[in-house]
Amino acid sequence: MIITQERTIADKVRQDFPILHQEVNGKPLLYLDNAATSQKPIAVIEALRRYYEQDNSNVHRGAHTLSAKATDAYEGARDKVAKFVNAASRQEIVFTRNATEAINLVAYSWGWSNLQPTDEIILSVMEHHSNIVPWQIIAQRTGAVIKYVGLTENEEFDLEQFKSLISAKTKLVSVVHVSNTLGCINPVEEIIAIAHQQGAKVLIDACQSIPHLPIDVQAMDCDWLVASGHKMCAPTGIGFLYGKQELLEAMPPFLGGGEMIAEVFLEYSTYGELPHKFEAGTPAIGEAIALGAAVDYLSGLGMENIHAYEEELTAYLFEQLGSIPEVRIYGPQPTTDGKGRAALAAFTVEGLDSTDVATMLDQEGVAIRSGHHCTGPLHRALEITGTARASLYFYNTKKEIDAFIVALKETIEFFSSVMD
Ligand code: 7TS
Repeated sequence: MIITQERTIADKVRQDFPILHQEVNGKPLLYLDNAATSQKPIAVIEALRRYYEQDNSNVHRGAHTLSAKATDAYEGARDKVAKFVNAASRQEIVFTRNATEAINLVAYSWGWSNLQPTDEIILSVMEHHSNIVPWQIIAQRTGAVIKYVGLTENEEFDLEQFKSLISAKTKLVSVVHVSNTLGCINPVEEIIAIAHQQGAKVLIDACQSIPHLPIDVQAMDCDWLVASGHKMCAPTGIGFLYGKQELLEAMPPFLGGGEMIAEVFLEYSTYGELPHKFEAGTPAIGEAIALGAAVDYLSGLGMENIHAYEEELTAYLFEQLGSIPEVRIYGPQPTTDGKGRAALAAFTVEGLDSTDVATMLDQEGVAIRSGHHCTGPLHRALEITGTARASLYFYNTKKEIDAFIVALKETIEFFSSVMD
């Protein structure tokens, strides 16, 4: 009897990603830095190319055919993103450069005009710098006070501490859905429900969840949600803000200029309808269209299927990495079938600097990130200066995890031989 092994998602899609089929330092590239940015499938690269070859023109202004085509494609991409996150309306999707810009938009627009001295903002210690620094700037300008939720013993979001911090003074809760360092999946539905009981608004940083899990903003009931296209198979330079319509309508503009106005007089201006009120200047048209193509690509594979396959990879990564005695992984353990956390592992190797580990692995063609991953306060809370991080996506395979583990063991052996 011939037993044919079932093909995984990775087996089916690897030919869609040209960049993966190359050698780095004489070794097959093993790309495990997907939390920093994902690779792009041909469908996305082609969408960008097709736009520049056939339709390139400015949007929302020309009476000519190319401008109409570019506008249709750009606005079509907004429809795709709205459907992907199940927004109630296309007007709730604002294109930004990235998640960082989307958080700054909310901070400068809503935060600056709504927060007052002694109002409280709740963040967590595991936030990316982009979900800390904008709030620090706005807190300095408004007199609002920032409070931080710490970690449980399992290195997860401390929900009990959150419950003790939140009060009628809390005006905003801004938290990450999936941590780029701990890999934990935070209980955002519960956090949002608790915050709403106190009348606080909630922003969810979905940078590390939206590429990997199905997201439904209406079921989640978040007030805002932000993401970066480049981590979900789209180009750099495009991201988006989801916001509930009535909130976005009540918010003043962030940036002023063309595209966002209704009429401009010398003394004053009136602003455009949503979402244009928040899209000043010529947008990243080709990149937005390519984000639409990325959303089509991910939807074609099915976010449930991507998530299920990544759970399998998570279980395998933890089993393999956990078998190296010198390695300490941060964040919660997954279940044996890989549930409960994201397919990434930030780790330290006893006695070794994380950047030395990453540099040695690069010699073997293995791309991982090292350092603080823009979560400096989290690393300080964990009392470490940096971690090495392997982060996976649906095109990675168990074979690649095997090759990574071999290279990591060789690296550890090399350093222990030179230090002896
Ligand atoms: N929030 C989270 C949770 C992130 O992981 C990142 C990027 C950002 C926000 C900011 O995204 P940007 O596209 O606006 O820059 N995280 C990482 C990382 O983990 N390694 O490189 C970038």
